Amino acid sequence: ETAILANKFRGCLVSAVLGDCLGAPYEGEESEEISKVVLQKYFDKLEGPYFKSPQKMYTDDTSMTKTVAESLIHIGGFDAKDMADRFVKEFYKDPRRGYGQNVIDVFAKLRKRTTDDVFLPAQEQFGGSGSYGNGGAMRIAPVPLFCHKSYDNMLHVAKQSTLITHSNVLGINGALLQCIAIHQSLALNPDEPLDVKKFSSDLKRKMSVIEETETSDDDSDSEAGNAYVEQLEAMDKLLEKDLGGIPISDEEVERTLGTSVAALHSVPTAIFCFLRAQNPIPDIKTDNIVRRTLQYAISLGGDTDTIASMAGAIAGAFCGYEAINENVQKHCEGVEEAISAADKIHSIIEGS
Ligand code: 8NA
Ligand code: MG
Ligand code: MG
Ligand code: MG
Repeated sequence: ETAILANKFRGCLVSAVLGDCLGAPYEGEESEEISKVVLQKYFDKLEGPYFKSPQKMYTDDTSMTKTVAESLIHIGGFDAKDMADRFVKEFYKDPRRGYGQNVIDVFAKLRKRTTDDVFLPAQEQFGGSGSYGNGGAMRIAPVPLFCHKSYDNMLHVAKQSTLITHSNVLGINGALLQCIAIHQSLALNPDEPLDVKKFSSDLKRKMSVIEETETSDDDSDSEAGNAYVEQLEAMDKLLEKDLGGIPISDEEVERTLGTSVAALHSVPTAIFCFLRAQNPIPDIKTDNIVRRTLQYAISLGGDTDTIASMAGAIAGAFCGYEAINENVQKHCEGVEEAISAADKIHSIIEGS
């Protein structure tokens, strides 16, 4: 039982790194520009007999995920100031990782700050509306691992850790959705076929609770409404089509769910990639669900590193580390650190 969980923790964090490293070269490209044949060859080559080549570098997604894990491990729990300080330190140590501009501004303010309120700089962004980018969601993976025994505490830590850089309700709820999706995957047996409809209806039920709470205790802007539940409903329609044998074009996914840096237009997309990848996808030749998830996520274009990283985290939490091709791991920077962080988190929570 505990060995299975340890394996899933590694699977989650390692697949998140693979999605970031493998997706980064395609970030910002349109899906039409990404040839499915070339992408198939890219993965085949990386999975094939090991060959020496420069490592694919990780980006901000992995830098920040690593930092979230380090803070939770170091403190043995969540501490906003420790996490904020570590984000800032990591950014100034290694700034050229493709961070979003808004986040860079937040780090500059955090570094110069004169108060202990580490949430203030994020709240001031975008004229006070805060960032709705996917930066909270892209780094959330260590939270559902660390807090997997307590759902309520998990949501609390997910929200607080996101608020350090993203205070817009869409940025926060995107991180919560990604967190819940990983949490659900951790609880499932990968030897049994995944119940796609149940996975989605569970997500929708939990998100509707979150979105109802958000709207009632925040009278100033209730415009967020049930944006994520609506996205999940749109996702269901696409998945139903797929299960009914009706082809789904990349253009349709892009138009319905989106592939942008906005959390609302990338987190549901990542979940969709994972769920669709439970079954074969045209032009993707592999039996491996983690690879199919990553390859499909990248093929959709847009914010490829982040969507593949988020989709990968969910897929890896479901399938476990043993499902991940060893050769691919050697081509990606940051895999050893992800394994070590997963093992440390596992030993902390099993020891308690
Ligand atoms: P962020 O907080 O800077 O948000 C990303 C972008 O979303 C911002 O730069 C704005 O353009 C826009 N945005 C967010 N909130 C608002 C708002 N309230 N009003 C108007 N515009 C808004 O950064 P983040 O950490 O959320 O972003 C993560 C993404 O940035 C990841 O994809 C990551 O890989 C990185 N990144 C993405 C690209 C890309 O073009 N796909 C390029 C470089 C870096
Ligand atoms: Mg294409
Ligand atoms: Mg990135
Ligand atoms: Mg990105």
